[in-house]
This record gives sequence, C-alpha cells and structure tokens, in this order.
Amino acid sequence: MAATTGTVPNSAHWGAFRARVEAGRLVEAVPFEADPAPVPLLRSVPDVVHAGNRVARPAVRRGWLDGTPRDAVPRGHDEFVEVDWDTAIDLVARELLRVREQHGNEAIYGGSYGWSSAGRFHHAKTQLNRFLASFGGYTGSTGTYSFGASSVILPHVVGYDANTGDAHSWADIAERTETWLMLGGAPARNMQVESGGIGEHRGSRALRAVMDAGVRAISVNPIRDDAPDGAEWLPIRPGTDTALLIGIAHTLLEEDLHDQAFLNEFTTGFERFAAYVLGEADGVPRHADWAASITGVPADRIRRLARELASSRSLVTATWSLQRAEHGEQPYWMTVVLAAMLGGIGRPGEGFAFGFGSEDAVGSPKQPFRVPSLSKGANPLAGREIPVARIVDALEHPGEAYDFDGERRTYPELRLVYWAGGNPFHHHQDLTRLTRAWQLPDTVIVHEPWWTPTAKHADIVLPATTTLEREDIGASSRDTWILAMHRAIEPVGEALDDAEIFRRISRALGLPDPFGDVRDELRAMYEKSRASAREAGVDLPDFDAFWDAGSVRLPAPKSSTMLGRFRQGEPLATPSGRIEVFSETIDGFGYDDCPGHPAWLEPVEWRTGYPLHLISHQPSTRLHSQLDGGSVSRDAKVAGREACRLHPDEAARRGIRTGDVVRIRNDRGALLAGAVVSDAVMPGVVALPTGAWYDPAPDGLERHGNPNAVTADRGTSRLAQGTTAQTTLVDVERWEGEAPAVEAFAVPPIAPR
Ligand SMILES: Nc1nc2c(c(=O)[nH]1)N[C@H]1C(S)=C(S)[C@@H](COP(=O)(O)OP(=O)(O)OC[C@H]3O[C@@H](n4cnc5c(=O)[nH]c(N)nc54)[C@H](O)[C@@H]3O)O[C@H]1N2
Ligand SMILES: Nc1nc2c(c(=O)[nH]1)N[C@H]1C(S)=C(S)[C@@H](COP(=O)(O)OP(=O)(O)OC[C@H]3O[C@@H](n4cnc5c(=O)[nH]c(N)nc54)[C@H](O)[C@@H]3O)O[C@H]1N2
Ligand SMILES: [Mo]
Repeated sequence: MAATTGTVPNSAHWGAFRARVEAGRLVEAVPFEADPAPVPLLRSVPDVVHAGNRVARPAVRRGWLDGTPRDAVPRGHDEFVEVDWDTAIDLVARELLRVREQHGNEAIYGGSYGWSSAGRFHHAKTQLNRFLASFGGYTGSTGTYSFGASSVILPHVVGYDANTGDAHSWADIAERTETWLMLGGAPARNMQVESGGIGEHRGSRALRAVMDAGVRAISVNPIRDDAPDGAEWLPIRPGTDTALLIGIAHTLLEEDLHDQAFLNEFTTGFERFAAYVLGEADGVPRHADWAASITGVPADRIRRLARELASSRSLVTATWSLQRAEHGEQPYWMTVVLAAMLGGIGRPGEGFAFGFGSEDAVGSPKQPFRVPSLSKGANPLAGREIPVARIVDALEHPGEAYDFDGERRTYPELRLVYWAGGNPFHHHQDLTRLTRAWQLPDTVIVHEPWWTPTAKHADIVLPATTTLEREDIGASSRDTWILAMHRAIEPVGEALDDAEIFRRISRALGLPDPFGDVRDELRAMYEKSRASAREAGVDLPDFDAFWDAGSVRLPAPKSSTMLGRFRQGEPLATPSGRIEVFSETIDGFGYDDCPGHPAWLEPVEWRTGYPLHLISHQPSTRLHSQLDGGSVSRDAKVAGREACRLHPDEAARRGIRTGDVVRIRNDRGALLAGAVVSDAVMPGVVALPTGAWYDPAPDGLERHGNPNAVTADRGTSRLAQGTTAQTTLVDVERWEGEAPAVEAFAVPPIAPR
C-alpha cells in the first residue's frame, strides 16, 4: 500500500525527487535535496501522472477483435473496446502462440526501442526482452537512435564505442584545454537528463566552470544559443561538418602544422587520406575555400582555426546529433582523424571526445563497479537483430537482403509487433510511411501508461504503471547516487506493472514466472551491485539500510585520461592496434556510401531541392515525447503547437511573424508549428524540437509540430544503417485562415466493457 499523504523518494531520467502526496494524489515532485541543480521538468510530473489521457483499462481495437480488414479500418482510425485483465491476457497469450506456431519466433518483433522510465528493474524493454526470450526468442533491434552511426564506425576506428565508453573529465578540460572546438556546441538543455536517473546534476555547472577557467570555446552550430555564454559562434550549414574538418586538415598539411610523429606512431593509413585531402587522385584539392563553399564558414576563418588548433592544447568534440545524419559515420571518423593530426590524443583535456552537452554525465567518471541493473536474458535468436532505425524497411520488405557493417542480413517476416517503453510514433522518421507499414503485421501489442500515438495505433493496449505507482531502484553508471524509488500512489485506473503483465502472460502460457516478487528482485539487484562495489573497494550499506534511507551516496570515482593508456603503448582493439585513418576492413566492404577513409559525401536529401534545412534537436521542455502534456512543455507552445525558430530574413521573405501558425512541408508530408522569429538560428535553417505528440488530421496534415512528419527514413549508410533524423530539407509558409484544432492528447473513442 502507498501512503495516502506524505513524502517518499523517487527518481526520473531528469532527476531524483521526493513525491509529495496528498489524499492519495501526487501534488508535487520536490527536487532531491542533494541535487545542486535540479531542473524545471519536475514541475510537469504531477500534471501527467494524473492526466485524463492515462490508459485506464486494457483495451482492444474493435477491428482487430472483429477481424475487420485493415484497408477498411486502418490502425489509428478505429475505436477501442475495453476488456478485463483476464480477457486481455488470454488474447495476448493465444495470439503469441498462434504466431509462433504459424510463423516461428522470428515473426515476433521485440526490438521495442525507447527510454521507458528511470527505474532499473521496471525497465519495460528489458522486461519484454526477458519475457520473449523465455518464450523461445524474438527478432530484436541493435543499436540506438542516439548514436546509431557512431557506435558502428568508432569500433573500426578506435577499437571501442567512444560515445559513452570514455571521455575527458570536466576537471581536465578546465585545467588543461586551451582551445575547445565544439561541433554541435554543448547544449545545457540536454544535460537535464541522463538515462537511468540523476541524483546530482553536474554537467551545466561543470561547463560553466570550464568557461570561467578561460578555455577558449568555439561552437560550430547552425544555432547560436546551444553553447555556453562566451563561446564564439561559427554558424555552419547543417550536415557539412565533415567538409569543414577536411578543410582544416588541408590547411594543417599545407602549412605543415600536423603532428607527423604522432601519426607515424599511433595511426595507420594516413598517406591515403592525405592524398584525398590534397586531391592527388582526382585533382580536387579540399582546401579551406573548397570547405567554405560547402559549409558557409568563411575560408579565412577555417585557415585561422587550423592554426589556432595546432598552436594550442586543443580538444575537438562532437555532439551525438552530428552523426544522426546522412553519412553520419563521416563527421565522427573525421573528428578522430583531425585530433590525430593535432597530436594531442591520450593527453588530459586534448584530442577528441563525443557527447559533451548531449547528456548530463558525459565528462563525469564512471563508477568502478556495476550499478544495479536487470538482465534481459539470452535471446535464442541473437545475431539476427534489425538495425533499430530500419524497422519500416523490415516491415515493408520481408525476405529482402540488406547490408549492415560488413554483413548481408535478411529482413524476417514480422507478423506481431510488441512494444513496451517506447514511442515509435514520436521517434521514428517519416511517420506517414511508418503509419502505412504499421498496417502490415497481424497484431500490434503495446504497454503504455498513456494514450500516446503509438498506443492509438495498437491492437491491444495494456495499461502500465508509472514509477510513482511501484517500487524500484534508480541508478546510472556515472552518477554519485543510488536512489530508492518508493511507491507514492496507488496504480492509476487498472494499470499493472509491466513485470506483473508479463508474469500473468507467462502463467497463461504455462511458462515459469520471468520475475520474482518485486522487493526480492530489488534486493537481489542491489546486493549484486553491492558485492561488485566491495570488490572495487567501495562499501555500501545493505539493502534494508539503503531502502530505509531512500538513497546512498557513492564516492566520486577517480577519473582517468581518455586514451591515456593507448598513448603509453597499449594497443587499441582495431586490426592494426592503432587509430585507423584508413580502414582496410571498411574499404573491403566496398560501400560507396562509406569508403575506406573519412570523406565528404553529399547527402541524397539535397537533391530534393527544398530551400531550408529543418533541424529537429532535442526538446528543452520535456524528454522526447515524455512530459509533453505537462505544464512546462505546454506553456512553451506557440499557438498551441510546438515552437519552431527561424531567422528574421527567412521569416520576412515569407511574411511570417512570431506567433503565426506555419506549415512546414516537403514531399513526404506537412506539419503545423508555431513560429518564433529569432536570429539565434542561422539563415537557411528552421529549428523544431522533437517530441510533440504526433497528431495527424484525417488528411494526413500533422497538427501539433512533430518534425518526423517530414523527416527522411533513410539509413546513414550501408555500414551502420543509423537514423538520419537530425536534418532534412523543407519549405515553410504562413498558414492562412483558421488552423485545425490539436487533438494530440485526446483519448481515442472507447466502448466500455
Ligand atoms: N526527428 C528526430 N527524431 C528523433 C530524434 C531526433 O533528434 N530527431 N532523436 C531520437 C533519439 S536520440 C531518441 S533516444 C528517440 C527517443 O524515442 P523514445 O525513447 O521512444 O521516446 P520517449 O518519449 O522517451 O518514449 C518512451 C515511452 O515509454 C513510455 N513509458 C515510460 N515509462 C514506462 C513504463 O514503465 N512502462 C511502459 N510500458 N512504458 C513506459 C512513455 O510514456 C513513452 O511513451 O527519438 C529519436 N527520434
Ligand atoms: N531536455 C532533454 N535533454 C535530452 C533529451 C531530451 O529529449 N530532452 N534527449 C536525450 C537523448 S536520448 C539524446 S540521444 C541526447 C542527444 O543529444 P544531441 O544529439 O547532442 O542533441 P540535439 O539537441 O539533437 O543536437 C545538439 C546540437 O547539435 C546541433 N546540430 C544539429 N545538426 C548539426 C550539424 O549538422 N552540425 C553541427 N555542427 N551542429 C548541428 C543542434 O543545433 C543542437 O544545438 O540528448 C539527451 N538530452
Ligand atoms: Mo537518444
């Protein structure tokens, strides 16, 4: 039982808090007392927990129950029928058995990408994976939307996934770095969150300290205010950073400013890359003027930048956004190569790093032990995963072969899609195409606390609890806290924990329970972590003491120098043991869209000819689509829709003023947003954050400002097949007359049971 009045500890991806409850309702998420920089997103929590669009009871789509063909009533346009839990569980169990018997386990898609909630036990995707593994397996997903391209290219280049595996410490940057070239800036808004939760927000304060220490920061970004005050702004045409970096490399070569000794000792294949930069084979020298014509950054600034980087202790970083683009492998590979030419890799505060300003904990050292986590079990169909952002290709092209990181894989025939803890109708690209492909499987099952667009496009919707309605443990590997998450309120409506839903389905299937009692599971997870901590010399209190205290503070771990051991002689896990400026492996794959060394490749999207680049960056007022219904997000909407920013020149040319409703469109679709005219966005660019709940009108016009109504669903390359969500080409125009009402948070038509 949850207390009806009082205050209990809880946590979220956007920070730990105390849940203040009155008469059984959450009234406030009070910031965790030890968090030096809690974020405003907490204000939205009570709004959404008790919102009218919670899924109250299990619901089944009418057409699915009745067997109506989907071309008559498509998913997303039907009414739902409420059923009791026993009926819902029975329907799910029987459908799983039917699909397995008729089509095999691989016909079940359990990729279920998404951030779920912060607790480590009730991590919906992990629980789904564990359940489906015990059912004989499923087609899973591999990679992330966050860094789909770089997590494939970086192991070829530096031998490991340097997105999250390693980074400089904030202290080393403040102390040692003289020049910091920030590709993508370092947006404080993104440091509000950390997957798994945060006891202590440190990123934005650490960034401030770096600036106060006198580090010279240069933000390369189409947007000005995604960098700390005091940084120089170098606006760049989106998607062209690779050309900028190659132009810098050319000046370094031309003026003999590169560190040849470092290149000789620590890299392989530099000559072949240098020949490309100098244009020896094709007669196209890729000098600063060449780079200027592609990027819009003045040639003399590029030349000076090369000299500044070479003559000081310099650091080159890139936010994850850069690789969420066509040929997104290239800017990351080129960042490593430029840093190698500068010669500082392996020294504190020098070289390269990724993800600064992408999440709070990048730059904070990792704990030397395993924090609590849940195992997803062993999938008997491991090795046949789909690159996560290729889900629509998979649905549309069963049996077809495709390339992925040197392999030739085949899309399975997916008949049942099972999603828990993610929102593909927010996160995937080209949502019109997703909507069509989504009609193809026989059955879509979704667990959700809310009637999200994904829930509205499902056949069976099972109501899940939020973190306030259950017990859990919050933890992430770079935080300095492990957080108890106590139950604050009773489940809303008939919601059940995902674990309990899987338990009931398992029973109906005659399978053993995939999970034990929740408190026992938490105890086991915690004690396992505690044992691992003890081995690392960290003493933690036992579970009961931790649970009663509500949190445990961890000692701040020692930081190490990124790639320091490599510089001291330890080889990398690459074929050469060195940094691969030229990769024989990648070259051997023969991909025209990812050759053997970093190269500038023009995006296919540019051929569409639309005049503006749409950047769909992360939102400051929520986490993806989560909390969009809360006051922080809603208060920031313009004309009731997501705010998009554009430069005064672009606005004037189109007769657009702040507060207007605008239509953003291309050949894939159109959406309505609220205009904000701002010179913080460079000309030629429109910036629209992700995560406004997708709200298509019957004619397909998206009414609420979800950028994925127009983004392209195209892989980064045949190497990584990552998402290219970040930038796309569009035009923008003023919407004349009355704009259609937004229905994003409306509940679909439901017939009571
Ligand atoms: N255009 C464009 N698109 C993008 C991006 C971009 O930059 N531009 N960014 C991409 C990136 S990096 C990411 S990570 C993705 C994010 O995409 P998602 O991770 O899918 O986004 P969320 O809104 O966090 O979705 C999580 C869902 O889980 C639900 N949920 C929360 N807790 C629970 C629970 O306990 N149980 C269950 N069953 N459900 C729960 C929430 O209600 C929510 O609907 O978006 C990607 N999409
Ligand atoms: N508040 C909040 N924070 C979040 C999230 C959230 O939803 N809300 N999501 C989290 C998640 S899942 C992730 S993966 C990270 C993502 O972290 P990132 O991918 O780093 O974040 P974005 O906000 O998408 O983009 C960062 C910056 O890149 C710039 N940019 C875009 N295109 C280009 C380009 O071509 N060149 C250059 N030089 N710059 C460009 C944008 O203008 C923006 O300022 O954020 C995390 N942080
Ligand atoms: Mo992400």
